[in-house]
Amino acid sequence: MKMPEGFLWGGATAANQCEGAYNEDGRGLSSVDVVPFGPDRGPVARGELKMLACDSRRIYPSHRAIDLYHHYKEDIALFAEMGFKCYRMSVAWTRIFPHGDDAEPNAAGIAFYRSVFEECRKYGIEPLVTICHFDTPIALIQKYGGWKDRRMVDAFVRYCRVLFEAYGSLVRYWLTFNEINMLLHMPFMGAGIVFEPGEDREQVKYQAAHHELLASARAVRLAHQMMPGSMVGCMLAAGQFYPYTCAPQDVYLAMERDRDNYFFIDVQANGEYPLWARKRMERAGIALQTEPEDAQTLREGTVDFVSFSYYSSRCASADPEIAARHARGNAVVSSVVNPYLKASEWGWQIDPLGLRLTLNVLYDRYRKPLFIVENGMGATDTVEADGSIHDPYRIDYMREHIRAMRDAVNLDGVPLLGYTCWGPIDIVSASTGEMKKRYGMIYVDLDNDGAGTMARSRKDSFYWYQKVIATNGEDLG
Ligand code: BGP
Repeated sequence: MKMPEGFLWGGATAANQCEGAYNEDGRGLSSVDVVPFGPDRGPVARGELKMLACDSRRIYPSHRAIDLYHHYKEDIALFAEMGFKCYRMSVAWTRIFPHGDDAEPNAAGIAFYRSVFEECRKYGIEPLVTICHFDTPIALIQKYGGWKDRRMVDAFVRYCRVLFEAYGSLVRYWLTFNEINMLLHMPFMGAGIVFEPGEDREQVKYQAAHHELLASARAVRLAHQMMPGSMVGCMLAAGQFYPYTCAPQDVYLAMERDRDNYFFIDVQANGEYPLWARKRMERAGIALQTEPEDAQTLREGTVDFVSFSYYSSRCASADPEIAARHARGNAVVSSVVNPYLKASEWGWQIDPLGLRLTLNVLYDRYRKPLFIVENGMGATDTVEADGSIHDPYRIDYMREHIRAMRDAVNLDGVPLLGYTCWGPIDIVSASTGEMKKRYGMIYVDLDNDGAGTMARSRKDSFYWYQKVIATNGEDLG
């Protein structure tokens, strides 16, 4: 069994986790640049601790990251050597507009991404561009309070217009917001939200979500107008919730927890808030401030495909005692430990069949082509004396997930555009800020404290993935 002709194999990164050069060539400060390494990372990412500037006593992983800004030619050449057909990456908003809404875009920022895309094209690699991957310009957080404010919509659309104008001839595939549902779990990362004392947090989050949904819909329309033939997708942090038992209460809760996440994609794919969402907001006392044209904006801006990240399935229990046993490391989206699954060193449970299930559920729900734009396992690697890196655990994880994906496509008929594994080159972890949590098939000599030569080298998984791509998914050996 293989994947269909033209299947987009590749890998995915995010600007703030790989580029570094956070203040070079006119780049402005972004939300992710002030999220520190260490115990305050979580509270800042969740918008519970206000930190809108850098503090010289702290480490900020995004500032240097793996310095892809200066290594992109070498890195893209390695992707090409693996046989990539597609490279998913994000544009840093503050490289284009340092303050988010400057009078003129930053020419150096525009030139940088043009050069990245041209480099991809040189090797026949199709860029897949995330317009916003966990970055909100700090200046707009100061000015508007981030996505709490409706004026963010215009600022975002203006940023999109510049991207589409500059790169329309080089980029066909776009994603509006990375893991848009993360706004509920990490509001500062997802939407630049810092909660003020006394604020109704649910109201704030759903109002911000409404603004992002409007921005996404307008971006889709604009893309179609400016770049006929372009494909614009939404992006979900996916992973089906399983009921912990077949007790109806558990089954019902699992559905509700899934709905927390599908809320966003239901709007982006179907063009309107589902009835259950309206009722839910009503019951929670959430009153969205909307304008009369919003319904039409959402209706006219539905996405062409649904993309998602998948690391694990999730599990829900209505029994408070069981629910208290959260899976370690899955703290971002809380989930009960599933006793049938093993876990990674970071406690992320491993469930390849859950990927096949998720693909089927998403296709049944949306009837649009799907795209797996993140999947992988963070692990500690050991460099042997001769420089080689043996990572059978990573190969095992990827093999089983690719097999499950192949089954979903070949046996179940799910239309799937591509698979870009997360972090094909080691990058900074989004949740913990560590370098030690590595997803790459390309090793980067850099540790948690920023020490290392930044040299790149090939792990065993590099050669394995090269063979998988060369045989279009047939040889998973
Ligand atoms: C997703 C994000 C990525 C990413 C990945 C792995 O939530 O879209 O940015 O990093 O998860 O997570 P982590 O880096 O925390 O291991």
